Amino acid sequence: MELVIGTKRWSTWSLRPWLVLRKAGVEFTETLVNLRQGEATQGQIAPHSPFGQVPVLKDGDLLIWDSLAICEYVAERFPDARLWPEEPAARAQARAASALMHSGFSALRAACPMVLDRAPAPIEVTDALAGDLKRLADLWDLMLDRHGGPFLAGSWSIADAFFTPVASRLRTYELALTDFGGGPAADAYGARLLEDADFLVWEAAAQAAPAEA
Ligand SMILES: N[C@@H](CCC(=O)N[C@@H](CS)C(=O)NCC(=O)O)C(=O)O
Repeated sequence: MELVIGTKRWSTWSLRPWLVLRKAGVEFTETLVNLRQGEATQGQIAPHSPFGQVPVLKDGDLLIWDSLAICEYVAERFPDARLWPEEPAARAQARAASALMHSGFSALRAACPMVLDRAPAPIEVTDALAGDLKRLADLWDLMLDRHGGPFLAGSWSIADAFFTPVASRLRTYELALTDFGGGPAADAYGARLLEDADFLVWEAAAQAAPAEA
């Protein structure tokens, strides 16, 4: 398998399926595209996908061009990796949380881009951002409480891959969910995601890369 990804310091979408492939223990090659270079970026993506975005997974002649679809595919192809929880209620909520991240939290995404090599510094919290942070705190508290942690739906799942970039945003912009109605378990969960051994490998590569990669 080949995973085509974007610049590691910025590409939250690429980080998710990369983590999932690592957790599944799948052998894969990585092809890096330099983001934020306009036509040059598109020129690098074009040989891999007609849809102009990364991540893209290639498995033989099969092309999958969306991060959530890639994660679902890996879960189906490698069922022993248990990338979704076995228990139906936990699985349903893990999927719902992933879907919420995939299509929501737009204020958080816009105000707090992932920049893995940036020193932490606070930002101004607008009403829209505060609303997303409250939603995030509610979601994490609800799931950690119901499934008992240490991850969102019990043991590590695709949902945790989806929220690892969020945890990095909270750290970079010095945002504590306890300031937005969350319990201490929510902030502890975010910190836990950033201690993950695979995430640390990604982060080290992001920080070691030259500024344009
Ligand atoms: N919904 C897509 C979003 C992917 C996406 O937005 N990718 C961005 C990079 S993180 C991209 O490829 N941008 C192309 C460009 O900047 O030219 C997914 O989940 O895979």
